[in-house]
Amino acid sequence: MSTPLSWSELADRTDFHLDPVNGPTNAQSCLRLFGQSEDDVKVTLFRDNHAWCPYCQKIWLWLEEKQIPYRIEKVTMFCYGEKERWYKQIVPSGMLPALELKGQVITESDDILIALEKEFGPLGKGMQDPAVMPLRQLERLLFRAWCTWLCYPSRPRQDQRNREQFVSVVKKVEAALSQTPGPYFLEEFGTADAIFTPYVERMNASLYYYKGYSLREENPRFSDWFDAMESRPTYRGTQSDFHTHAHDLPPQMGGCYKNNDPQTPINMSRVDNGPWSELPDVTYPEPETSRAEALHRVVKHHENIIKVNPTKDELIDEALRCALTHLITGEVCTPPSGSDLGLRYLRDRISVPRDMSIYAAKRLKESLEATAALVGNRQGTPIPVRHRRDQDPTNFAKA
Ligand SMILES: N[C@@H](CCC(=O)N[C@@H](CS)C(=O)NCC(=O)O)C(=O)O
Repeated sequence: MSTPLSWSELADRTDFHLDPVNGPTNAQSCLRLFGQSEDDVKVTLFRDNHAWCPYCQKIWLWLEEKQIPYRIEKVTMFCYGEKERWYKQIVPSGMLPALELKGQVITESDDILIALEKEFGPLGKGMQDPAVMPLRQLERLLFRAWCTWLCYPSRPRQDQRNREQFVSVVKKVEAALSQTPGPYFLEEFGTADAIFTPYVERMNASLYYYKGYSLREENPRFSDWFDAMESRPTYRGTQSDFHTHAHDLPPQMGGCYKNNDPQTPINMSRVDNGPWSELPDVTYPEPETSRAEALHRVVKHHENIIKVNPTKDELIDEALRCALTHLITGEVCTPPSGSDLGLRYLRDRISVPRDMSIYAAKRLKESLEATAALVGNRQGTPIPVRHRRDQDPTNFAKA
């Protein structure tokens, strides 16, 4: 096929719909009711626009698991753009997350969980339970070993020592996971799992990309734990992908440093250039709706997506419609020459789960890349490593 579908034809090809208020967990919602009434809302969660902040993910998961009705106020993180003034009036440091519970503002994610437990009861075993306390400490130990390995430049011998140190803590976590017959940290899913989730997800992605180490594949208990987490719709809604983490972590962590393991460049290329379907970032079966979801999300925001793209508007408009035509019909649609750069610019800026779910993003990347490859092999503008102002949410706010 040589002619791409028009925007209205593309819109007609997707009936993807998600109920943000009572449907499954997703990053777009601003109100969650779980079938209850708006009068039942006692909680507001202030979290980042990008659905990326790990401490926010912990609270988000907890609220979704407990099905507590809540409102969501989205705030910009420093590395993406300007912090909203109204938020600094509530939390002067600008730090996230924060929670308003019955008129009181609470910061620090652990304090937030403790306050939520007091009000609504614990999620499985609670924060101060004697079974959970040592697991919380273990999570911090793992976090520190990860930072030491990932966030400092090091020569090969030091890198090897840092890897051994990290792996030795992973073994402790594997031992903790094998204490119970099921896949979770304790007999039942609970607080301990929610606490490990954000950083273990980021470790899996970043070590794969920067260190050639696959946490999920090399450790059987972790592998079972990830699979069990992915069986939960709550986790699926908060789950990110390797590409988002690999490129959102550097400005947050003050740098991520690759090693010279022969596997590292192979993994980096897989994450950046595909094929994305083979990455160990997700194992649950792909939903039938992933293409329709990707199409729906791009059609909805296409004007802003085109506006921020460095390629001329008419050119990227047509090229993007070619990629979406490929996505939804499977037919090859050649884009205008010179559009490879713009298509790859977008390919590199799909943020999961902010923009769409993990499988929808894989499908979209696949079509953007296949379409770009028809006209050239130029890569898009490099992704900045000290900030992510290229993702400034004000550029995407609906007019
Ligand atoms: N100890 C805090 C840490 C929270 C934290 O570090 N938040 C980061 C985001 S992950 C933040 O808000 N940074 C300011 C910003 O990026 O705007 C907690 O557990 O809540």
